[in-house]
Amino acid sequence: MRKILYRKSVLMSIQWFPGHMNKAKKEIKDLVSNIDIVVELLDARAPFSSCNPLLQNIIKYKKKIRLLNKADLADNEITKRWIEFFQKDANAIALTGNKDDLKQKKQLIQLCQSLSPNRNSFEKPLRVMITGIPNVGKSTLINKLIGKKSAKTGDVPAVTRSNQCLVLTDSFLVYDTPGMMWQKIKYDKIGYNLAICNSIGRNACDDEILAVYLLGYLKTYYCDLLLERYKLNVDVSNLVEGELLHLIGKKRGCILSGGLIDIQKTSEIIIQDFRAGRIGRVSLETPELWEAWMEESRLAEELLAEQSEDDEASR
Ligand SMILES: Nc1nc2c(ncn2[C@@H]2O[C@H](COP(=O)(O)OP(=O)(O)OP(=O)(O)O)[C@@H](O)[C@H]2O)c(=O)[nH]1
Ligand SMILES: [Mg+2]
Repeated sequence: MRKILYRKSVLMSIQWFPGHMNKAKKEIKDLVSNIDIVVELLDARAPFSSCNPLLQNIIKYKKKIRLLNKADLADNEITKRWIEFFQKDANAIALTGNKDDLKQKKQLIQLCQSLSPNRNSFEKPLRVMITGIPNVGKSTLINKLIGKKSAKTGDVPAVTRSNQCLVLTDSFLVYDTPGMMWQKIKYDKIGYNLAICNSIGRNACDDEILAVYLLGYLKTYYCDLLLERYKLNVDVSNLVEGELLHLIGKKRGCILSGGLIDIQKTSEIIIQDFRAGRIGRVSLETPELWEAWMEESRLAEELLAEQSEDDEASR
């Protein structure tokens, strides 16, 4: 048999809402009434997936800035398209950000000040809440704004566990908040994209399934980067993702005793390479792709509803 199938061929849905997320949600809700501006950090590699559907209900009519963070890891052209997409929302302003760009620090501070010009004194300081999914870079952004390492950071989801107020100046306060997820991830692709970007707890996902999903996406949209990174000189369009995973494992010397490929180790390498930007600047979604995926899932839901109506009628 020519085709090597990956062991776990069925893509499963990813859900992650551990107990402390409820606490995070409550803390953010309690804080909101004392806030002037909400900055929602999105992951520039997956901006749609990283928009928290709960947030709008919580913040209601507060002024909002969306910051597409980790833009240094995303495809520049696609990030520009996402910014245009988000600018259509009259209630929010969209910007890009990455941890090494100090120009953006000034831009963000000035934007916050211009949105709430009457809160600019010791008695009435400007209060800015930084929010977003786990591990998107909230605490790192705050450290950049403050100019020193005041908030704890780390490359795993859920490092910050409670709200923390940090003083930028006497008239400018910034609130760090814990990463917030929502109870049910409705579309499987959102779960995969968030997990690949490392915003979902490790126990909720399976590295092999993530690697297979990622390889399928890279093969379709970033084939050159994939070939270059893993020095593949074959026509990958004829390979299924499982074969590709084996090929990369072999190239990387991930071999178990008995000559079998170490699939777990290979999967980890691919995911880590993506997260660190070693594959190149990759965006996992575009506005157009999301429209197509939503349409697909709407059609699938319609089909399912029709089928269950037919089943009901034939009983
Ligand atoms: N490449 C890149 N890495 C970033 C950027 N911002 C943050 N990081 C890294 O992302 C990881 C998570 O950063 P944190 O600031 O701890 O993220 P957080 O949103 O506060 O995470 P939680 O508190 O767990 O919700 C760290 O390893 C940061 O160095 C960025 O703009 N670009
Ligand atoms: Mg944090």
